[in-house]
Amino acid sequence: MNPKYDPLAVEADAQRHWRATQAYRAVEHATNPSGEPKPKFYVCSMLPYPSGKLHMGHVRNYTLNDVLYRMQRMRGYNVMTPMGWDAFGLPSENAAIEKRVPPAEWTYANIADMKSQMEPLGLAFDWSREVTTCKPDFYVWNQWMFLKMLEAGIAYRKTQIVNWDPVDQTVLANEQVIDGRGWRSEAIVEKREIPGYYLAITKYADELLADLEQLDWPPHVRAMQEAWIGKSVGVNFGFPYSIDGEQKLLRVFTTRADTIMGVTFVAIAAEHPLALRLARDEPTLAAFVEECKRGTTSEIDVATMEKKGVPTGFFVTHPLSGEKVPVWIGNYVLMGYGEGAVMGVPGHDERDFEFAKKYGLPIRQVISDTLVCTQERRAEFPRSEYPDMYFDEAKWKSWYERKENITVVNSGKYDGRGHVAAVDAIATDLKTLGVGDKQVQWRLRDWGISRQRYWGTPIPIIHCAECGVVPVPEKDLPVVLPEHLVPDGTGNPLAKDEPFLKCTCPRCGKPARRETDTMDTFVDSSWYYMRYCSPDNTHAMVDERNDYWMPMDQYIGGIEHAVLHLLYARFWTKVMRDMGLVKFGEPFKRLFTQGMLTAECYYREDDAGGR
Ligand code: ANZ
Ligand code: ZN
Repeated sequence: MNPKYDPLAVEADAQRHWRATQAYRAVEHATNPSGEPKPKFYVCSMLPYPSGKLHMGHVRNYTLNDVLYRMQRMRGYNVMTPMGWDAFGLPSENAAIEKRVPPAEWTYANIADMKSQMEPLGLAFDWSREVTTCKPDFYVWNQWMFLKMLEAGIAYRKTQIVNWDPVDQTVLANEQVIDGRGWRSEAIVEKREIPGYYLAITKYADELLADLEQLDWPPHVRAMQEAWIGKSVGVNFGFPYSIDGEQKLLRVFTTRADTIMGVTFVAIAAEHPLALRLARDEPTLAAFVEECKRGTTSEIDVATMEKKGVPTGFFVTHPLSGEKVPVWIGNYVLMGYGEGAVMGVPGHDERDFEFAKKYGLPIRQVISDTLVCTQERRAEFPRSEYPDMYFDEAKWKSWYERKENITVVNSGKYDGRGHVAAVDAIATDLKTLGVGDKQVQWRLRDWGISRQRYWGTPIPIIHCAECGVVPVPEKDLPVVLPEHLVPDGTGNPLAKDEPFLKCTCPRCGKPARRETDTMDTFVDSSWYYMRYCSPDNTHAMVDERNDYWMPMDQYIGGIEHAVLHLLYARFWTKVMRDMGLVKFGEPFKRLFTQGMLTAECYYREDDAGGR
């Protein structure tokens, strides 16, 4: 026996044996030697993006998966570990632009490379279940589900605001906008409204939130999902105003109705109908609205950027005090949240405070756990002796967003109440006046799945001059993506490819045009792990084998997927359940987030000094 371990010889031998005996092939309903069914165990790593070469991060993650596989197998479980490729997406399109090759070519070459590196690692993958998301036998089911979702009213079409690069004539993803400019052209990015498809994930918001409790997931991941779903209980009410001879309400959503007497302005989004109406008569407003159109559509950027605004010169009426309240257009107000307008309470909201300080708007304190000195009582409480009762930015800040142990002050009949009691009383009064009511507001938005890009699942829609938007009939699926096109960075190559574009309308038979938008790649990752259970089924998306293996017993992946991928997958599963395709509502029983390699590990120098 050779006393030295020679991995190449020993492992290659073992692997040959494993291959010959199909040692890692998972079979449903396997039994133990005494004929009893083994309990199943499905352990899976998030499928890799075929970016090129395998790196140590991959090796480490798949090793974790492998160790669990082997342990559970030895403990008598019927274990499955599949592997696949998250093969669509923007990076391959960018690489294709740079290398001037079709993304398909680049992607398939990378898959072959990475697989050849993965195989000698001897990981216990059942390669017979390999899934590649850019192949029609996979994405046909994305298209099929999309049609089913259209029928069920889960998928729908509406206009969306996108980042538009006026030089490259293309839509940019948020991460392609750098300091307000397109990453390739460096042109100032504009916001544009174009039609797109959405999936109504908000219909499932309640359930997505409630079911988090039953998951054996890291608490911080559940907390991140909870924050993302963002259930807010508050009050929706309006400030009366009249314009063009009409009586209207300027509606706002607030979680802090208890601060309503502290309102000193109302800020509206640049896209708000009232802003657009006022901008019609006022060039400075129109200019500001234009300015806000530039910049990104990302919510994070909006939250952190410098607060800017303009006074419209227009006033609305405070519904409880009757006071005139000035309306401002503010860049920190999101059109997509609540009513696209906020009641400005600079005394107790940090953003409003920043805004009011910048523009010299009055700041009013209406919440306190100490006495406040009002204008009238200044003589009674001189500042020198009662500094606590005077405005102090640092102390003020400690009150922002505080709801516990507070008392409403300077608010007339509401004085002396705590947060909950004040919100209740104010909501009741607003309701009596017919201008408002309590409301539950979700942060979660419907999922926009249209991408104005080439390398993704074609959205199965046909545009007909006579019939409008027509879904591709199920029997005509898949709509196959041509694999030979080379993107050049100026728009979607599908839009220039006549053979793809030209089709006949399934309704009237006249010449029509195919939709050129493709699906977000999060669609693929929302259910690929179910396809592993029945990868060879050509007439159904999933079958009874899915009910055997799923829900997954252990999912392993990166914390960067704590929100989007894992939330979309949970949503997608619930939709499949409601369509009778699966019997469970949660796909991943346990989740392990593996962390990331951030430093060099061990290495050995070879004779030539290389690593
Ligand atoms: C007045 C107020 C006073 C607020 C206060 C907070 C603190 P969550 O909890 O995330 O739901 N808001 C409402 N619509 C907005 C929009 N379209 N763009 C930007 N901000 C918006 O946040 C609800 C709070 O976010 C609301 O409550 C509103 O500010 C702001 F001391 O109203 B609040
Ligand atoms: Zn037609």
